[in-house]
Amino acid sequence: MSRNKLAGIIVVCTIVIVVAIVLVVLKPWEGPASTQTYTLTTAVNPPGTGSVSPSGGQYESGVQVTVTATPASGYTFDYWSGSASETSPTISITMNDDYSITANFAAAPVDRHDLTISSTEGGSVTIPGEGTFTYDAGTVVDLVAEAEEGYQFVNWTGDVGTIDDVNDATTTVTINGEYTITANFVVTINITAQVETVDDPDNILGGAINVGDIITGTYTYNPATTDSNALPTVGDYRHTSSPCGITVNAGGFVFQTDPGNVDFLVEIVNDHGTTARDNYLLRSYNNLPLANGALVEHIAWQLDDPTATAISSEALPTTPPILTHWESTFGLTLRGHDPDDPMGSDYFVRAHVTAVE
Ligand SMILES: [Ca+2]
Ligand SMILES: [Ca+2]
Repeated sequence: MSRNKLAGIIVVCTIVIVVAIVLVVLKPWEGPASTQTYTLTTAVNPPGTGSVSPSGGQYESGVQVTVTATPASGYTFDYWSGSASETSPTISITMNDDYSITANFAAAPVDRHDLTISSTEGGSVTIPGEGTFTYDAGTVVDLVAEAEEGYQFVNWTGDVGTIDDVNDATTTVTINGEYTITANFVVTINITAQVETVDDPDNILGGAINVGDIITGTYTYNPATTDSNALPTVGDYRHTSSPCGITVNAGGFVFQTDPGNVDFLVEIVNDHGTTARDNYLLRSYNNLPLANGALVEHIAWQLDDPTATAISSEALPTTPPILTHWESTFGLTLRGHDPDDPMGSDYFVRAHVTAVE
């Protein structure tokens, strides 16, 4: 082989090798690089307990997808399963494969609330009892209050917005929050009296009430009322809401506390004054007019004991006064006037209570 022939072969081989390397590196037979896509599939477990957004789709390789699970009412998000295992409802997925994820939901825990029940003197709450009870939200709880003898149930007070009937001793309360409620009881005392004096110069009462007439009445007070008089010898028990007050039926007229504007004082005086005395006093300041329009300035009842032995405390009693322990000097009195004749005379009736129960 000549030197020239060998050189030619080397040149050709070198060209072939260079071309081969260029072809291997550049791959001119391949087109532009194609983009890989992946599929995201989602599911909800149990079905209907929530939703997933986005619900799925096709994504280019490397795309980050933010997926959020939202519970339906009454459920709470629990965890992801399948291609994800996070417990956060919002997750981020980088699409470098096909993924299938399931949002798992659970029943939301039911709120529970305390119901605290108490009662005033004179009765108790027998169902569910007194104290603090805990219920699931939405529970309808039966309530039953029972009065002791000599008392009557009045109403429920406190957080009473969901009590079916606040004026019924047997009712229900629907637990929608933390509630504190009280069953209220009052003392109701019936009285019978005989008229001693009728002073009515302007004939406002039209002769309906006469000396010797028997009249009847009822008064109601709350034995839990606090004493507003700092004196240790005087107990002032002021009532400002119905049904507290007094009603007297006399001569066809009804003298009664205005239930919409109650100002009814029960005053208990024990060993008061330089010469110690006891007193038992009722006074209603705001009263409804009579059927004939006449105004009623006051309805009052006072018992006196100059021996200071009738009572031994300023405390508000829960039982009627024992009439034989008292003198009726002032007695049961009714006073008012004609609203059309402000310069005219008052009418005035005095009676003495003969029986209480
Ligand atoms: Ca006092
Ligand atoms: Ca006394």
